[in-house]
Amino acid sequence: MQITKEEFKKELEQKLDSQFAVDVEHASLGELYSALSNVLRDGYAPNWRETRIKEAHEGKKQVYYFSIEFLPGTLLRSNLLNLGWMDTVKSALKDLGLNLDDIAAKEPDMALGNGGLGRLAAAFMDSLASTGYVGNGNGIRYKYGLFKQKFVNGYQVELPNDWLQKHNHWEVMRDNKSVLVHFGGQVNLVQKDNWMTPEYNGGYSIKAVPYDIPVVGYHTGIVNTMRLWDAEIPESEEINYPTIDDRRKVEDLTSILYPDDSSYSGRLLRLKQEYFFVSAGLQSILRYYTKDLKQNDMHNLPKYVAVHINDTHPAMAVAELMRLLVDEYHIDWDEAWKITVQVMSYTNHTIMAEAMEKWDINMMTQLLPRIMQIITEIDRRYVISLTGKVAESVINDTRIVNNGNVQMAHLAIIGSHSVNGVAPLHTHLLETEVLKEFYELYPERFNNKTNGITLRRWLQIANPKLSKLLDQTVGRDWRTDSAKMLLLQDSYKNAKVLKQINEIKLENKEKLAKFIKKTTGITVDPTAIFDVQIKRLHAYKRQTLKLLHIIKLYHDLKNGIDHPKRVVIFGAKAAPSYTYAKDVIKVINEVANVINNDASIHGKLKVIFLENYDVTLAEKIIPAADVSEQISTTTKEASGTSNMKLMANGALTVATMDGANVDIAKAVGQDNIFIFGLNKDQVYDYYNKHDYKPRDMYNSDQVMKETVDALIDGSFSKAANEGRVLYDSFLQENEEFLVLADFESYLQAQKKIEENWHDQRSWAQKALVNIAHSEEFNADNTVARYAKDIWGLKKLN
Ligand code: GPK
Repeated sequence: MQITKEEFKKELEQKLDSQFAVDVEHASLGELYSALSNVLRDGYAPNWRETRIKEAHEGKKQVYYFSIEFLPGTLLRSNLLNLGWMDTVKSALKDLGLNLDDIAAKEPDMALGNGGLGRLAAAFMDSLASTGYVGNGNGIRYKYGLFKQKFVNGYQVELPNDWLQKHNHWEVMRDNKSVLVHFGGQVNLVQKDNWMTPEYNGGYSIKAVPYDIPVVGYHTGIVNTMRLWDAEIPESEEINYPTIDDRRKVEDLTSILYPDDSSYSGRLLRLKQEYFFVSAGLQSILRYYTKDLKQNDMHNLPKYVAVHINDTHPAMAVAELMRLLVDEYHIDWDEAWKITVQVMSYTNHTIMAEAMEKWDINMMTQLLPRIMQIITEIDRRYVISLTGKVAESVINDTRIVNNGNVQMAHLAIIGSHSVNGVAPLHTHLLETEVLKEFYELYPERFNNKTNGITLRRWLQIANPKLSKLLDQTVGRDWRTDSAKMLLLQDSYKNAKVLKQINEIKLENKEKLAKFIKKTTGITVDPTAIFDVQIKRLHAYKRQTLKLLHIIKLYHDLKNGIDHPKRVVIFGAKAAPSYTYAKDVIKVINEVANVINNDASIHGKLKVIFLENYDVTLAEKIIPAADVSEQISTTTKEASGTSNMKLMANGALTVATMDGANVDIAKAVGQDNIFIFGLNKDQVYDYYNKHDYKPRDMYNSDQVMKETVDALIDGSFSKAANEGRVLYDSFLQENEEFLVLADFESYLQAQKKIEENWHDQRSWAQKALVNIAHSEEFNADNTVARYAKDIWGLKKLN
């Protein structure tokens, strides 16, 4: 539905009046945000309704993306953009003396995820709707999103992120679509009507209430649904929860994202969450299949339904679908298994061993007795099917139940017809190292699907100026057909375009500089190199290597060795129980303090650690970046996606040949990226031979020694203890992340960056090539590959 400026103004006035009894002139920004989002809701509501009718009518196969994390960020501007209202509304607001960005800033960031995995899930939602597919999200409506990060004395402090406090304007609660999820008790199997039927003894049910969030497609008229589940006490059982405390225990189930898993009670809560949203999601899928689509043959389920298991957290979907098919629909085990495997598919997002989820059998038996029985049976049949055919060791390594644990990745792989990694190198490592035995058992299941990003958000919303330049150079079509972005390369020698690229970057940097001033009080020079590392804080991502580079630059400047002006910008949250990562934050903050306050270096180097990195902050930083730091230990970063967003905004990448950096390097060519560090074979050589001796490197390299010593020699005395922790970690024999092994090569890459910076025309050319080739990482294309190869979807008519 389109809208004219005048219609929009009238609608906005009406909403302000009916909701708040104010006029435009007297409305607060919060009131304006609320009214504006309500006008928008009226705009897409008919499409949402029609999409549902069409879905049921056409009966096309749908994918349900099960993910314990979704990170959509804010939705006002992306809904405006996708609905085709952006320009009209911006200009109408301007007429009224208002600014869209100020109003949009009132929307809380929907941070229902930690990092890349959650953001990818949100990107896929947007792309499905924007390319014409029916796709549904299935997740949890956490009352508190990912913690709000503050720095106190340089330390990370976590505060609750009460994002629902001011009401979520997009969600619709659908009480009539609630389902019950059962926990605990005992289960006996009894023969009934020729069927082994479970009889439940004790336990309790929790009511899962869906909150639907619309996913507006870009100019497609399609509005899909992201369904997030909340926990309530069933009306019939209220009597069992007489006190407020009792009630709170139930509601706690959906109150926080990723409860701390370092304690037993925290882990139990997490397991509960996983089963809760998996069971609720599958029950609602089967209800839709039977009631709305009026299908009664479960054998046809795979023709209508694909369930995607995003990382292992929803892996219980395999067992839960088996339970529903066998217990509730009386399908033979073997038949049910075939259906399940055809319906399920799984994405692995990391090779890090500690991320491979496992659950204690006793815990699972107590909380989910029937699910544990079913998993045991799946495992038993798996073992039988392979006995005598493959080595016993293979069976032991790959079975689901072993050493007292349920291996969730094994359940996901054995129960899915497709297993994918998220970049070619990552998939290769899964096939040859991490999941080698599975790959040998099921080679046909393995495939790669390189990650992608929502270019609409990272260009059209976050960087309108660059988007306009693209309009002027390649035509507006790139907005729907990103391959057109490649045409930007025709302007490779166009002095005007190159100048504009630099001017736009400078304007974006000026804006970020103002934000930095406002939030930190620190003045930064917008003409300096803006050198950006934004991602979760993790040892493998090596914020530590960047830190060493900063110290090296500082020493040089103090010793009269000149460097181009540089502002290093970090954004990163550390998991609350991850002390090493928190130590890194403290050290960076104290190093920053010393450097930023040292007048002797004349402001040539500034270090800014911005608090509370989230999607909203990313939208401010990314358009202003000159250099994109992608410096993980090779083999450790499955893909990375901030690398793609930064390149799309014309930042040049300094990178190890890890994850999707490999693909970015291939896309832009060696001249337009700064590659350094050990390659995957060298990394595995160190691992296999156990002969990484960082202390020898340190002792024989004066520069390295001076740099690392600064962590313990009193230079940064306010982080003495944490500095010592980092120092010790770097020098530990066989240190896993090989920080010092890449130090020298990283310095070389940075030197090259400085040399290139002096030639601003050639820098702009490199930026141009990066912008043009970022189209290769359009999530629309990624989703198209999932739709075709894994889910078997057809577009809506
Ligand atoms: C991987 F295993 C995990 C995890 O628990 N959380 C998470 O965000 C990331 N990821 C990878 O680290 C990235 O390399 C990758 O791009 C992203 O998932 C999406 O696939």
